[in-house]
Amino acid sequence: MNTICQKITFIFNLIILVSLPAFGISEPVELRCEMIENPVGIDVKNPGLSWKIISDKRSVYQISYHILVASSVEKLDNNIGDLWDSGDVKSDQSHLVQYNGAELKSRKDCYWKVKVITNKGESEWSETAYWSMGLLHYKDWYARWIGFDYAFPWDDDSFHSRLSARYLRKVFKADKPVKQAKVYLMGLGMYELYFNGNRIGNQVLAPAPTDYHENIKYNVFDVTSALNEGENAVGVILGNGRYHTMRQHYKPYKIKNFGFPKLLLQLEIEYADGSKQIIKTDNSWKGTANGPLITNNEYDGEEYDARKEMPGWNTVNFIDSSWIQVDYVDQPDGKYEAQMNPNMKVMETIKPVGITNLSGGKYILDMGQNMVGWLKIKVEGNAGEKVKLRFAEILNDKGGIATENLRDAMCTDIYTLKGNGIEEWAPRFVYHGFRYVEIAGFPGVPTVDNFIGEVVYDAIPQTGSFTTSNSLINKIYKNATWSIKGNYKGMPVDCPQRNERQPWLGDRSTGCYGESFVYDNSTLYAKWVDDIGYAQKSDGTIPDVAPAFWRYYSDNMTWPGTYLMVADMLYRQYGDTEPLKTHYASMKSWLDYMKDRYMTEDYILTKDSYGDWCVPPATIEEGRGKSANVKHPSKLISTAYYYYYSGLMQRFARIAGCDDDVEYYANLAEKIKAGFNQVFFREDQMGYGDNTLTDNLLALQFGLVPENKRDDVLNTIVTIIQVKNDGHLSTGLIGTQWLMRTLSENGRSDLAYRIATNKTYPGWGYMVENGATTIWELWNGNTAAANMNSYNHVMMLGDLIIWFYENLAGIKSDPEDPGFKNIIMKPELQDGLDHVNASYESPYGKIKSNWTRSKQKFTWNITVPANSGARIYVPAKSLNSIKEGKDKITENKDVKVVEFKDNRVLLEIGSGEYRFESKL
Ligand code: RAM
Repeated sequence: MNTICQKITFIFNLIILVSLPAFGISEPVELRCEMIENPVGIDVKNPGLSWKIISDKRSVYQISYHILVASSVEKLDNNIGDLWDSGDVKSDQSHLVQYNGAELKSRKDCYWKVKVITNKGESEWSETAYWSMGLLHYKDWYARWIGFDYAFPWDDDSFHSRLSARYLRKVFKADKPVKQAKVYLMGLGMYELYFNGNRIGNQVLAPAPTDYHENIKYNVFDVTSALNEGENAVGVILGNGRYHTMRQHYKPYKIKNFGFPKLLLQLEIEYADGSKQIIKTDNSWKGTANGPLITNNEYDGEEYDARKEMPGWNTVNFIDSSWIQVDYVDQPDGKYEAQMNPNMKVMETIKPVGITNLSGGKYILDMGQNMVGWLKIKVEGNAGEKVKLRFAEILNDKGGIATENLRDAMCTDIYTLKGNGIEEWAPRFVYHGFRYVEIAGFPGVPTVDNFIGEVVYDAIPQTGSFTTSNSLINKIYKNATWSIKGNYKGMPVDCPQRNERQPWLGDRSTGCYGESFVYDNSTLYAKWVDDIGYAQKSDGTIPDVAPAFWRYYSDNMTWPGTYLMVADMLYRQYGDTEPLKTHYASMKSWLDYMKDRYMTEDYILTKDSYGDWCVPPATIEEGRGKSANVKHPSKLISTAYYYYYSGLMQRFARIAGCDDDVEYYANLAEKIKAGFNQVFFREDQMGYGDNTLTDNLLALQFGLVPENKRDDVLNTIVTIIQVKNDGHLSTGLIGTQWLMRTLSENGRSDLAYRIATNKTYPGWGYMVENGATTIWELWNGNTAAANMNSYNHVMMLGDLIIWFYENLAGIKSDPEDPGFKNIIMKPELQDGLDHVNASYESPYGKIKSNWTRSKQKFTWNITVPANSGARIYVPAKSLNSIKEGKDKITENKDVKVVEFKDNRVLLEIGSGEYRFESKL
């Protein structure tokens, strides 16, 4: 960072003397507000504004920026920033610059643009970007909650809750030309919104789920073009989601239920003549629960009877005489908040790869991929014929679907035909995790062309790409991406198929960091940090599942501690300090809570719940038929994590401006370290605790091992892997989070590579060898008992994806200069790996690392985005053996040689494209 700053100051001085022509620097692009493109209806009063600079030049740094925010496009076009004119601000910050203008009130439209001066020239103004404010105060809502707070006679609201969807409508007049219309709504558990028969937005399963006792997300849409001058109809379908939860009258002490679906909607119209009108939910709306959507239950599936369709129900002329007046219903307890993470969408579609005929008129459809979403069907037949679709991840010995691992989740959709021509259908308010579908009752002979898999997950951009010369690694990576995206459901869930689908914290503590290379998960995880904060009790305890749809307050360090680790990830990967600042006090109160209750005088944290969850049974046979659902609580794990978090808290405290705490946590950490070594170190085995791989990994990685013993402990780790495990891992959810990086950081990336490329049990390659297209919950997923055996879980990814990007590709954010402002590029070459090609779309732009090696030669193409810089480590046998382009490295003006050490040359480079060649 220092060098960058020095460079900037130097160049800045130059620029004052010479005004630079504007060439080679694009106008700022990809403008984002709170990391979202043109968000409608936000509730952050001083949002963070970001942009990217594109240039074909090297070493481009921003010297200053100028932001204009205006209340109208016209003003902005005339360069009037009536809301904020930042003036020229000398700063290299181009990511999350905080809005600092006039106070932004509810409903405000904000148009903005930015231009920058760089060391290589000045840009033009960017294109206009936009954000608008939502309803910031409770008093802004004039609407009232409506719905039906009861089950209808055709509903069966027992354990397997079957509740029909509610259809709500209202006709209203907008009899003057409309200037702007925006709709603000909370449709719980899920909604679909229509104006005049047209669906608004392509979001599905919206809004993002929360603990509705704590907070509720509202969505906002600009519907100006959806309104007609004259009569209009607004229609909403409400599904159950997590609001009317999947299991009713069942373990109420554990499973939260919120009530019956309900709606709060406010349409605000501004006419061209300046007058305003508000259409709101009230008891003038009509509704029915007797529509075609008979039941929708996330675990059990959706049933739709097309014979009961009500054509035109969401248009003006529909005769709604059989509909009933809606009721005013109790408002949910939760606080209203704008949803700042994208809703889910149908993000991809896949064609089935095969269909086989079973006996009894049943067929098995194979999607070729374990996917999350639903099946869209195309069918032609007689009215009343029923197509029954049962979803599963695996097949049984007879070629039928195996559903034991779904437990009591029925995962069944039923479509009843209306019988006039080709009918197309997909469910609305449920999703399934499946590769296979059993089809029964299909009229005629179905072919693959009758079906399409619609893949549903949060509409967040894919940011990473990663391929290597090793096809097994490529397949593992691909499988990982399917599991990651499939389990993004407005919150990260553990699995998409069985009767669980809960946002378990422990599964993501390190996972979120690896996932961030593949998808821009910044807004999703910022929301999740809030979810976790809301789930905290006043005494400080944090649950294992948040939003706490299941009440699990079991008190341990590893699951709840995800609170800190996600905030840390958002800081490291996105340079976002808000989550850790906002939640700092709550994190501290949780740590205090755990310490006060469970820390002994010698600083051992005695309480744990899950231990190293799901360690692999010693052999694949040993785990055959056995349930993995066994806990092995470990004081070593909790104590090690308390120490680790004390380190994080020192950094957080500094950033949050709580300087006194820095020393407090440093002192506490010292004491824990002493206690930890006293109690857990065993000289006779040169290792810790039970001398498991995980016990020693945590000690070494967290810095708990005294300097003079580090080599010995590393040696113990290596011996466990090489001798005891024959080159395999033996870690569960906890140890796997640190495995690959610990080996790499301690000079044994060769061993990490071996583990990553094993095809035998246990390992990711073993899953692939056994037909996996996703990541399994269990290392022995093909032999374990079905009761806890998901084929689409991310927890065993550990730190593998981080290792792929940071250690194999060599793309890492410098923790000292986060959000990829400074990039550390240090690929680790492996025998047998000839090629790695990766890219990552960082907050500054695309980073690329593409290397090829032969026995003697290393070639590396790099891209560093403008306004960032990199420290790169080029493998080489000598300084003189490296060239960049045509130049010897020592004579190249664009690179700065820092040192040559351990067969690598460390260089500092600015942005741009580079091609290095070296002799090995
Ligand atoms: C399982 C979940 C989850 C895990 C917990 C402890 O049932 O699937 O992955 O975190 O248990």
